[in-house]
Formats: sequence, C-alpha cells, structure tokens
Amino acid sequence: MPDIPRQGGFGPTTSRPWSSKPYHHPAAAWGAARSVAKVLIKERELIKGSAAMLTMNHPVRGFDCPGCAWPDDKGVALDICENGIKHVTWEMTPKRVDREFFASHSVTDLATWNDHDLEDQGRLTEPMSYDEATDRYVPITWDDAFAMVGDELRALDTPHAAAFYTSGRLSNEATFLYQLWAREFGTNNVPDCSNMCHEASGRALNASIASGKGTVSLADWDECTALFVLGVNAASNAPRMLTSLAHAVKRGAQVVHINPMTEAAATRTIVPHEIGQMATFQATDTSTMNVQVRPGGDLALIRGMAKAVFEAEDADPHGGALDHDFLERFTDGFDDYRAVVDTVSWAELAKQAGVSEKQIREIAQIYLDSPRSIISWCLGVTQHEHGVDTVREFTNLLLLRGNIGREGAGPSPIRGHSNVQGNRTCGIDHNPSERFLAALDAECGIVSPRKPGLDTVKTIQGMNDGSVRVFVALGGNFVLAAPDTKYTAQGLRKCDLTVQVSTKLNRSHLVHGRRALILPCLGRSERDEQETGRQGVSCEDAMSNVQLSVGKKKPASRHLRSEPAILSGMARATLPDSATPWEGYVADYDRIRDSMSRVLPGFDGFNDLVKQPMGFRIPQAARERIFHTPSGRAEFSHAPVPNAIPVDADVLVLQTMRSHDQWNTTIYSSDDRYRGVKNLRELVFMNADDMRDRGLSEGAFVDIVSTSRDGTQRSLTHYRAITYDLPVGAAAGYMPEMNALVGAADYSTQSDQPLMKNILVRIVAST
Ligand SMILES: Nc1nc2c(c(=O)[nH]1)N[C@H]1C(S)=C(S)[C@@H](COP(=O)(O)OP(=O)(O)OC[C@H]3O[C@@H](n4cnc5c(=O)[nH]c(N)nc54)[C@H](O)[C@@H]3O)O[C@H]1N2
Ligand SMILES: Nc1nc2c(c(=O)[nH]1)N[C@H]1C(S)=C(S)[C@@H](COP(=O)(O)OP(=O)(O)OC[C@H]3O[C@@H](n4cnc5c(=O)[nH]c(N)nc54)[C@H](O)[C@@H]3O)O[C@H]1N2
Ligand SMILES: [Mo]
Repeated sequence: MPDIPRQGGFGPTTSRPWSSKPYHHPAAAWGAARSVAKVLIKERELIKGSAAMLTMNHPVRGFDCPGCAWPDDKGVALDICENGIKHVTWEMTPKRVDREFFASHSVTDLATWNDHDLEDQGRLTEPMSYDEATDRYVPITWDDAFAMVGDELRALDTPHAAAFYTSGRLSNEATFLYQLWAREFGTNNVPDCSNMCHEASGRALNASIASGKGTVSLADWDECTALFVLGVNAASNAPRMLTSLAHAVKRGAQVVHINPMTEAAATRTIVPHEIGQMATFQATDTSTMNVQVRPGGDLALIRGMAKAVFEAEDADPHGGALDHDFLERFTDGFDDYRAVVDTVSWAELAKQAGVSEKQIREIAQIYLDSPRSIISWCLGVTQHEHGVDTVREFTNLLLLRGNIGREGAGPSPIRGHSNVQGNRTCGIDHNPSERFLAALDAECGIVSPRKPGLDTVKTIQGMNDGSVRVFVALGGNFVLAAPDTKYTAQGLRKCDLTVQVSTKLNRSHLVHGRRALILPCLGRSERDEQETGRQGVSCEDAMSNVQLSVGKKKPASRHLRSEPAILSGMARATLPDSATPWEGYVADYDRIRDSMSRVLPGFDGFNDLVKQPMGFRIPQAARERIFHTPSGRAEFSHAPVPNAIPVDADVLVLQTMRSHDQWNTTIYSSDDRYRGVKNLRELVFMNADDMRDRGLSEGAFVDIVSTSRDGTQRSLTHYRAITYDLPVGAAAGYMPEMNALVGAADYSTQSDQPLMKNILVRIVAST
C-alpha cells in the first residue's frame, strides 16, 4: 500500500481530504457560475476570456464551442455553458510549453508527472522531435518535420502499415484533407474516437433507416410530447441540453430518464440562460420519471414497451396504438418483429431490464399517450456488447407509432466531440461506402483503396503485431482514451514513427515510437491567416447543422500552423508528385469547400450555405420518410433479448464514465460536483448491499480485478469504495483511469466498440 494514499487519479495531485455526500441542489445553478469564475481567474483570463465567450457560438461572428456537439439555440443570445467555458479557457491559457521547457525535462522525467500537470503547462509552441540520445524533445523546423513524415511513410512496404487517427475536433475542411491524404496514399486506416463512442449508433441507424445520424432537430425537441433519455449524464456532458429538458417539462411534455444512476439532469435545473431564474434561485424540473435500469438492460426495457404497445393494439385495434398507415407504407419486417416480441415473457423482460413489469408498463403508457416521441441516448447505450441491437430496438419502438420523419419525433443520439459527426460526414470512416469513394475519386483524380481499413481496436492490435508501423494522430490522447492502456502503450512504443498534432502536452507525447513528432496547431478560438486572408472552418453538430467557425484570438505562438496547413505539408512530403492542389487548398479554404461540395451529398453550394447566419442543415432522406435501405423501407430488426446478468454471482458490471470536472482525458480537478465527491477520482461507486456483502465500509480501500473474454485478468488496487444509489450488481468509476481494466479482447462483436460500460469485475478489500 502506498504511504500516502493516492486520491487524484489522473487529476491534480491533492493532499486535501476526500469527501462524498449527496448533492441536493439543482443542476447548473450557482455552483456552475462559481466554478466558471474560478477557472477564468485561475487562467488569468477573466477579461479576455469573458470577451471571447461573447463570440462563442455566435451565429455570425463567432467560433464554434470546442466542447460538446449539442446544437446552438437560435433563440438564446448567449448560448454557452459552464463546461464549454472551462473547455475554451483551457485552450486560451496564457501558459506556454516552449523549447526551454523540453530542454529541462527528459521524457522519462515527464512520464512521472500526472496528466493534469502535463496539460496544465499550457499551449505547445513549436514543432518538436524526439531525440533518443538525450531522451528529450528538441526543436525541428516544419519542413524537416514534414520530410520525416514523408520519408517514413514512403519507406513502408504497404500503405496499410500506417494508421491515421482523429479525435472528433477536426474541422470539416481539415477532415476532408486528412482522409484525402490517407486515401491518395493508399489506405482506409482512419480510426477515430467515434469507434469508441457512437459507432454502434451509426451502424444501427444505417441498417434501420439508411442514415447514420439522428433525424431530429432542436425544433423537434421543442415540439415533442414525450422524451426518453437513456444513458447520458447531460448536466455534465451536454449541459446546454438542460435548457431543452427544462422547457419540455414546463410545456407539459413527459421526460423519462433511463439510467442505472439518477444523474443531476434527471432532477431539476436552473436554466443556464435564464438570468431571472439564476437571481431568484428558481429551479425547473427536468424530469417527470426516473427509471434505474440494469446495466445493459435497455433493450429488454424497450422491448417491454413494445410488448405493451402490442397488447394495447390487441385490446383496441382501432385505438391508434399502432400507426397502421405508416407501418404499411414505410416499413419492412413488422410481422417478424411482432413474433420476437410475443415470444419473450414479461418475467424475462423485467428480469433482464432490472425494472418491474409494472414500471415498464407505466413507461409504455407514457409512450402510448404521446402523439410525438423522441428517444435520445449516449454512451450508456453504445458502449455495451448489444449497443447496435439496442439502438435498433429504439428505432423499432419509434416505427410502431410512426415516430420517424415527422415533427417532434425521432431518434436523437447525443454526440460527443464538437465535430465528431462532421468527421464521419466528411470521410473519416474506415469502412467507406462505394458511393463516397467513387465521388472522391472523380473529384480528386485519385484511385482510393477499396479494402476496408482498421478501426481503433484493430489499429492497436496492428501496432502490437508489427503490421502498423506509423501512427499519426490529429488531436486526441490515444494512449489514455483507448482500452487496455498497457497494451496500447506497448503498441505505440513498437511504431517506427508516431506523430501527434496537438494543442497541449499529454500522455500520448510521452508514449511514443522510435521516432516521434509533436506538431502544435492553432486552436478553434484562434485567428487563422493564410495567403488569401482570414480563414474560417466549419463543424457539424449532433443534429446535422453545419456552421462556420472563425477564430478571433491571437495565436498562442507565431510558429503554430493550422490543421489544414499541417496536413497539406505532411501530404506533400508523402506524395511529392501528387496532382492534388495541397498548397492551393491551404491558401484559400473556399477551394477545399468547393471540392467537398462535389463529393458530399447535401453540400451543393457549401461555400454560400455555410456563410449564412446559423449555417445550414444537411438534408436527410430519412427525415422525409425516404429510406435508402435495400428494401426501400425502414427495417425492423429482430434481435433476441440479450442476457445482461453476469453468470457468477460475485461479479459486478463496472461502467467507466466522466466526472463533472473533466473533458475526456483532460481532468480539471478531482471533484465530481453532482455526484457529491471532492478530491477523489480513484474510487468505485457501489450499491450499499454489494458493499455490505463484501464487508466494505464507506471509503474502504478495494482492489478491482477484471476478467477479460480471453481469460486474462487486469487490476487496479487501492481504490476507495463509495456507496451510491446504483442497482445491485452495478458499479461505476472514472475513465480514463479505468481503461487499465478493459481487455484488448473486450469489444462488441456488433460495433467493434470497446466494452467501456460493461467490464466484468470482482471487488475485494485491499490487503
Ligand atoms: N464536460 C464534458 N462534456 C463532454 C465530455 C466530457 O468529457 N466532459 N465528453 C464528450 C464526449 S466525447 C462524449 S461521447 C459525451 C459522453 O457523454 P455521456 O454518455 O454522458 O458520458 P459518460 O460520462 O460516459 O456517462 C455515461 C452515462 O450512461 C449511464 N449508463 C451507463 N451504463 C448504462 C446502461 O447500461 N444503460 C443506461 N441507460 N445508462 C447507462 C451512466 O450512468 C452515465 O450517466 O460527452 C461529451 N461531452
Ligand atoms: N474507459 C473509457 N474510455 C473511453 C470512454 C469511456 O467512456 N470510457 N470514452 C471514449 C470516447 S466517447 C472518446 S470520444 C474518447 C476520447 O478520446 P480522444 O478524443 O482521443 O481524447 P481527448 O481527451 O478528447 O483529447 C484531448 C487532447 O486533444 C488535443 N486537442 C485539443 N484541442 C485540439 C485541437 O483543436 N486540435 C488538435 N489537433 N488537438 C487538440 C489536446 O492535446 C488534448 O490533450 O475516449 C474514449 N475512451
Ligand atoms: Mo466521445
């Protein structure tokens, strides 16, 4: 056992005592305001930061918030939130990581620092390359850096020995150049964070309605009469959604939260934009019902709702339980779906969902009483083995009552990174469609490879078996974000070259290949000047709106380059004879957009559309009830109800999630406000009965041992057990620390997503 018990996890080191007590205040209230003031002061950015905030998400002059993908609200003058402000301030910090910093710290030394302290050093300022002799990063010119990338890539036996990762922050324009570079070079190896995030949603929706995206807009959220929200911690991870939830409850809509944990957004909020509410401490409810489902039990619960719909139909065939006209005209596979619903008993559904038949019937009644319903979800649904089947079950339920392709109704996944959806739209897809590749080839005069590429999980395998030799990352923090931290690190260390295009120092710079580059780029809030003047880039939010984003701030260093410029430099060095106008694209991003307008469906007139206030919404056939599936209809799926209950009684299902005070691998503090925890991240939340069964008192040290599908075991020791209102058999803790417990073999066979919400563990008192 360590002398001083660790408490910080990957957050800042703290010797303050930890504490845990239930949070009783409405979400987003003064706690949020106080926390914003604290971060602004800490970063000494109070004045500048506040001024910048006024242009964030502004319909004409602003830059897009680099935080989450929730859409901007036209009706709100200042559409910002606590976590967006924290996030952009973190980017705008006046602190700098310069060549003197790297000269005075070896990589071995930096590797002992905690993750918070690495990022907290500030913004990267110039390109650096790893020098083995001194174990330090040393300055390198941009041209030499590009040449190194080009040399290493051209030396590979096959283009498939390179992988090009992206985290979902890259603008649409940069994305288009990135995938073009990879494909012109000859590979579809473009793994992305979406492989760990909403891959399941994309696959399911594509199979059901031939569109990988949700079909609803914010206007639909304002029109719906019932909202079912599954597996999202909105108050922390999509705080602007609180406004929509509060407005829905106020207008009399039903808002049902389905989650093993009753999160803060499932209670009440002080609507962030309503200053009057803030001043008078008036809270609005954000929920009309909360349901604590068993981890992985969502499919069973939704199927139970479908069963109740069929029973209502049988009891009164003219009562309108089913939308016969819609089913007849627009769907395929209804009879088989009815059959799979009929075969499963209420007892089995209730057992698998961990929710009583009575309560499932109550939720179903809300659905039956609602003329317009939306189902919305995030990682609590996707990061499970049966994520695809579960999202398809949402569509099944929606189809029964014609809740797709009309106002106020439809599926609405909550995306993660601010442009993760746009990345996919613009070609980051390891398994691209022939339609996309043909259009790309026609526009760019290349011959794209047709062989499917590697996703995140397969890239890590490839690094480890030696088939992937060069790894390029546009943003993100791969080594911590990916599963099986040790195995991922081992893979990265085997590479010939690792390239990280980043804004801040992070762990992925320290766990590197034989040769390594850190290439610093402009952040979204910064001015991007090229040959023809100031450039803007675009992003797509979770509801398919594409908007221009123009940075205003002076760049953190004069050596920084924009992501398009860095990509173009690397591409030219890799493909010296390429006919692609790499330099021309960078001189004027309108030219990138012109090319994109000819490749991407719905992007005709891209340059004009994107410059309108609030941009434009990508047209979507499924929204108009046109389904480009093989049958030409929306497809019912017929998956059996999966078993969600571990075979061994002493095994708990552990989910790994974010605290309130973190952005994925960036951890601002070791507090988790809405869950009432302070100064502690190395914890595991457990049900009181599960604690008692194991003889654990509050805060006791425990070891957590996971057993992978391949039988291997991984463990974390000296975590603190904290009682929490979770279903018996469920446990929860924080990512990215707990990626150490996710085995390389533990990914969904349906989505290839790592099972980050479904780790089978045994928890025992530490010795
Ligand atoms: N401030 C902030 N904002 C963010 C991020 C951030 O780190 N910080 N990250 C961004 C990214 S990339 C993403 S993908 C999103 C993530 O947004 P979330 O999906 O909210 O992320 P998590 O913190 O992983 O929370 C998962 C939620 O699912 C619930 N859950 C777990 N298992 C189940 C289950 O079996 N069924 C159901 N119904 N629920 C379950 C958990 O209790 C928890 O409430 O947020 C984005 N926004
Ligand atoms: N166990 C577990 N693991 C998870 C998850 C989970 O729920 N549980 N969630 C998964 C999910 S949903 C996701 S999306 C991934 C997130 O995985 P990633 O996207 O890989 O990780 P981030 O922490 O978002 O990346 C942060 C880094 O991005 C860089 N950065 C910031 N801004 C910019 C910019 O403008 N440009 C560039 N080039 N770089 C920038 C900074 O250097 C910063 O250190 O993690 C996944 N991992
Ligand atoms: Mo994500």
